[in-house]
Amino acid sequence: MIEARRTLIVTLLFALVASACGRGARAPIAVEDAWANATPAGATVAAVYMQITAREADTLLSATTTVADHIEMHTSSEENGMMQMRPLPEVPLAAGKPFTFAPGGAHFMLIGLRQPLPAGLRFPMTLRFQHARAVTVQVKVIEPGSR
Ligand SMILES: [Cu+2]
Repeated sequence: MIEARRTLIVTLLFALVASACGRGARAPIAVEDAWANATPAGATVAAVYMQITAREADTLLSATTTVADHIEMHTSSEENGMMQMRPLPEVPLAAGKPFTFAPGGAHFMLIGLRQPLPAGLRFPMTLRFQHARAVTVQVKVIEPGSR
């Protein structure tokens, strides 16, 4: 009888551990709708937009891509009728709350483009976080003004 109970307890413990692992296996970071406008000839910079949702509170620290020397995160706002861009050293992500990079607001600035970005191209961008593992997304290049 005691043996049977011990077996039951061990089984329950395994079930708890298994369900905890199952929860951990769900993607901690969800990235949706990563896009950029096609660049004009000779462009050296481009902006990338997307929506990022972290399952647990996290901080987006940096991004890299194969198509540019480096990426800065910027926020833009209108001041005295002029668009001003300021660097965002990092982006806090609240648990379960989407953070949107969009025209006129926060964006990724690709600096030192190594190639033109024609409409239809997809290129990889890797995002690094304080807690979650790095995530690589495919950015879709679209015709400017087509959305
Ligand atoms: Cu910018």
